[in-house]
Amino acid sequence: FDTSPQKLARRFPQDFLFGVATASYQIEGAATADGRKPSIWDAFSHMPGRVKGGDTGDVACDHYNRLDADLDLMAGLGAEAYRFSIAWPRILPDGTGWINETGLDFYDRLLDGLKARGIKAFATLYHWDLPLALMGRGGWTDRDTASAFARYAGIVTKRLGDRLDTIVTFNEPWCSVYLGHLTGVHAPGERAMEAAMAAAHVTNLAHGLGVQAIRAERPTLPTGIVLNAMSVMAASDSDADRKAAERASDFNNGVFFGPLFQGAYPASLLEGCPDLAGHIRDGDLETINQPLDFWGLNYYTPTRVSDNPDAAFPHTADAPAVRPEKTDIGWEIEPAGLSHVVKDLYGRYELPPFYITENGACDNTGIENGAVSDTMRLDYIARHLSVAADLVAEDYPLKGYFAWSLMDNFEWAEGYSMRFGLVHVDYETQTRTVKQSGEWYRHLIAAHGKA
Ligand code: GBH
Repeated sequence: FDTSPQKLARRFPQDFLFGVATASYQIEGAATADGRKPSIWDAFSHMPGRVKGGDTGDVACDHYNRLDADLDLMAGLGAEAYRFSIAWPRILPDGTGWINETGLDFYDRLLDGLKARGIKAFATLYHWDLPLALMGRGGWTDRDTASAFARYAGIVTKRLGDRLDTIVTFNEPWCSVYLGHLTGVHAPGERAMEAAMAAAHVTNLAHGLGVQAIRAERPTLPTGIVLNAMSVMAASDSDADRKAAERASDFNNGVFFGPLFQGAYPASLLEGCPDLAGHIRDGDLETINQPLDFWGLNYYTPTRVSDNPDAAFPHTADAPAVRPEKTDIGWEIEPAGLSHVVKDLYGRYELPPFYITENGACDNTGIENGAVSDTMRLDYIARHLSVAADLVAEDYPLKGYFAWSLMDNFEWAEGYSMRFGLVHVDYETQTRTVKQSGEWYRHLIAAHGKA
């Protein structure tokens, strides 16, 4: 595969944005600084056995204390946009009630630093760090959390919105809903379909109320949501497997895309998960179905499924990978999965323009003689960008691409064992070293700027 950054750059229009992405709990550290109180991830990571190696986000990349140096790092890569998330427990340490101005000050400095360097600001309100205090009432399974989120969204938009280029309500509700409430591998670690269905609906409602709160403060601020839409592929052409793939789409994608973009949950989901219907009140679907300016797609790997009548809804089993290449976290490398999911979704729903808000690879190559030769990551990103360029050529309204991630960070249940950064982080010394992939990305952006 030809990874020439100059050739790739030429395939993107001038106004296409190349950025880098992070999330608050994964990089900030400073878990008790300046009035911040715990989130569900602080609690979860401190529970024995939940995160590999007992790792926590207490210090992470210490980004909170190294803001200026990290902004310089982004500028050094030539990043045109930075996608970051805001820690709700810094702004509203109790989830509701008093506003912590000192917490807002940090993001103030971040936004001023981005402006000074000419980098566009893409903010996400929720990347999984729910204030722990809200768990007292049931967290995402409790409707009041949706109103608390809307208030938080309004507060952030009012104070910081003048320097934001875009705002996003949720990052990957699939993860916070299903990994958090059905499989329990993410915070808060619940394992029940009933909890998952409550969390799905309350999260969707929170999105709708959040968008209303953002619009009320700043009607022209481009507003959206980021979804890790699954690229569902049937394991075979058999009728049973193809129907299984349809159910898997409804369960994993339709549960969000349906209410968000069509004002209705998929029929198969309502039937297969009878707990869901009980949470829907009159007017909820209208609230959820707000017009959006854009949406974000996070894509890493396809999901292959086969029929399994014995399993709970959607009655599927994970099918084996088809392609032999895997990243160091074990995910199959399949760039065609990116075009597959985009074409599938634009075929099913009426969608606004989109960004690829995350894409990248776990490549654990370490430092040797002061350099990191992460050729697998470089190749992965180049291949996926090539597919992105094909989508642009086919007139899909793709506006930009964000590499996950700017730097190695706290990879949730995997702790610090899995590295996704364009920049290497030594967690002992907090030294940052730009990897070969980072240098390559810098060349790509520079070439795009000159074209
Ligand atoms: C994103 O989650 C997150 O937004 C980000 O915080 C995180 O660091 C990053 O990606 C890397 O993980 O188990 O083989 O079936 C991505 C979450 C990744 C969840 C793919 C489902 C299926 C892979 N998704 N995963 S597999």
